[in-house]
Order: sequence, then C-alpha cells, then structure tokens
Amino acid sequence: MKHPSLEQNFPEIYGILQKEMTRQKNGIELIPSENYTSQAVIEATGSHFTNKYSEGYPHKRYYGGQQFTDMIEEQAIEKAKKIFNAEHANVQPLSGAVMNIATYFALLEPGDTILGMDLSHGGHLTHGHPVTHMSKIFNFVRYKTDLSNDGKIDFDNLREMALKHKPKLILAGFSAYSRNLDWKKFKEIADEVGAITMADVSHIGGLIAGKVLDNPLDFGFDVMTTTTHKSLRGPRGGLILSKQKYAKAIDKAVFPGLQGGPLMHAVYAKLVCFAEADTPEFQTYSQQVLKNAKILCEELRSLGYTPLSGGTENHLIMIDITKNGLTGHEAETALDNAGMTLNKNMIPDDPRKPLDPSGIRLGTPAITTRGMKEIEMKKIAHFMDRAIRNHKDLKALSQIHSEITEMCIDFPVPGIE
Ligand code: DSN
Repeated sequence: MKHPSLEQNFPEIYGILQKEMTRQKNGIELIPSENYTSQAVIEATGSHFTNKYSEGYPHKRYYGGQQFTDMIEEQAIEKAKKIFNAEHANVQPLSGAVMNIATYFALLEPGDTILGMDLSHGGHLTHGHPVTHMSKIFNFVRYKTDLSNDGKIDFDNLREMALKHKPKLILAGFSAYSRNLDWKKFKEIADEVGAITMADVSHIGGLIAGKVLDNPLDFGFDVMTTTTHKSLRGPRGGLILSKQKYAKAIDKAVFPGLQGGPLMHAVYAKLVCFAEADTPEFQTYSQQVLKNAKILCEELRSLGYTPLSGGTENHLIMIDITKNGLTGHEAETALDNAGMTLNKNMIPDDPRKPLDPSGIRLGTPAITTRGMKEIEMKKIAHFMDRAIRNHKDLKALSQIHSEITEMCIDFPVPGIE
C-alpha cells in the first residue's frame, strides 16, 4: 500500500507550510533567539523516531524496542558533554522552560531563595517572574543592571543582595542583554555565600559551543542550561549540563519528576545539531555572528539609534526606540511590513507596558546562517532606518520589502529553494 504524502492528503494544510517557507525565504530574520536549522536537522526532526516511546534513560527504559533510541541518546549525551566540556548532560528537556524548572526542582526545596536577573533588565520569565508558577514555589529575588555604567550588571549590588538574602542558588543568564557575563565574579559571590551556581546560556549556547564566548562551566559553575534552537541552531528543545555530583538529581527531576516520554525525534535532531556544532565550520559561523552584530549595531548607532548597554559583545542588540519617536510595538509592526522580523522588548525599568514597551531587540544568528556578512549588515541597518522613518507609509514599507526579497535571493535558507 502506498501512503500519500502530506501534499497529496491535505493540500490546504500543506499550503500553509509553503507560505511559511516563502515568508522565511523572502524576509530578514532578526529575532535573536531564532535561527535556520540545517536540512540535516530538519530531516532528523521529521524522522520516524517520533513514533517511539522511550520513558527512562539509556538501558533503563520502561518500554521495549530501544536499541536505536539508546544509541542516539547516548551519542547525544557524549557529544553535548564534549562541546560544552561538561561532566554530565541530560538531553531530554522538551523546552527551555522545562529545563529550567527541572533544574530548580533538582537542586532546591520549595521555599528556597534564588537570586536571578530582573526581567526588564534582561532576565527571563522562567527566572522567577511573578506571573510564573515557579515564583509561587521558590522565593526569587532579583538583581539589576547599572544604568549609569552602560547597563552592565551591578556586581556590588548583586553581592549585597547575596549577603542579605543568602540564596541557595545564584542564577546568571538572560534573554535580552548584550554584554558578556563575568562568570568569575558570579562564582566568587556564590562561593562567598555558599550558593549553587546556575547559568542559563540559552541565547549564547551556540556561541559557547562555537568557542567565541566563555563557558561558565570552565569557571566552576555547577549547572548550565541552554535551549538547542537559538544560536546552537538545532531543533527546539532544552539541554542541562552539570557537574557529575548533580547528575542523579537532575536526571530524576527531568524524568519522572517533570516529563513523561522524551521526544526522541528531537533527541535525534539534537545529536545532529551537536555533531554540527563540533566542527570548524560552526566556529567560523559563530565568529561571524559576533562580527555581524557589532557592525549592525555600529551602523544603527551612526544612523541615530541608541544601543542599550553601550553596544554589543554577543549576538544581540537592544535599542530604546522611543528616542526615535516610536514605541516598540510601532517599530515591530513597521519592520514586519517591510520584511524584517524582530521583537518589541522591555528596557530596564521600562515605564511602558510589556505589549507596547520602549525597546526593540534584534540579533544576527539567523542572517549569518544565510551567509550574510558585513556589507549586508550595513544594508539591513539602512533598510531598518528607512522603515522606521517611513513607519506610517505602507507603500514605502512595501517597496523596502521588495528590495529585501531581491537581496535575499543570493542568501538561500537551508532546505528552501
Ligand atoms: N523566547 C525566548 C527569547 O526570545 O529570548 C526565550 O524564551
């Protein structure tokens, strides 16, 4: 019996995917947490490993038929340990939120205190924002950045808070911060108060694997979490790396503590992604991500935009766009209409609301994957500037979109002709 393809069986559903692929091909993707995976990662994600239940861990499963799932999970663990110089890896977390929640439960008791970065200063929802369930279970206290010192983390304040609150865990990590973190200082403060150190490097995991940014595990951090789909360019999912002494607690917290069956097609795709990250080509890619971010940031500055934190040391740029007369929402919409996708974002102590904040956030992992370099970064800054200056003129925005589509022809998205 011949099985019909998606296109043959459900042409209308198939058509939506075609439209999304055209959107990805004809636009400029500037959301710093997005990327284009390789064709190999797409194939692995869409593979028959999706048919398999594999609760448990290699050689300790609750279902039969695990010869090959054991093989891919063991290989993914070994590759992850190698590229991140880690003693232990858990490759099963379904997502970034799940990986962080599992880590809290592995290391802490309900009511314990976690010192993490304030959301509007660049932290993440899963780092204890009051709207999350975790904020009701653990006691989160928040450090901020120092607006008078280029928005860098205020380590004097962080240390004072650590001495005052005696956190059981100090969490370093961000989703909207463009500076390098001083892992050594975090570790020193944590050691002074006897706290466990956790780094959430979801945004920069690929840049660490690509050896262009420092690895917190090399500074003695206890645990490091990362999503696999951002700068690491793999399938959507999470990864927990740790010292061996936390291995058992972390594995138990992921399964059976929090998750049921792992997504083995995602584990398979993570293996492919880790193998790709373990190549000189990935290091060259990571270097270019950083170079591109610097050039894009400086060109935007020269056009009259104000990068927060005084610039960028990673893949990410934050801009207070109200200084140019628009809100974050207005800028996001105008740029979308002109074929450039980024996101509105809160800025430190933002007086505006999350759905229409003062900032925009952009980054270079996806455009670098397409092969764009210095010349294209300058062009993109000028496209952005034109779109922002003409944000009410739909005809002008549409003209910019046409020019962008033209430019994109020379920079194919992997797997899309
Ligand atoms: N949504 C991710 C980001 O864009 O930073 C983090 O969860």
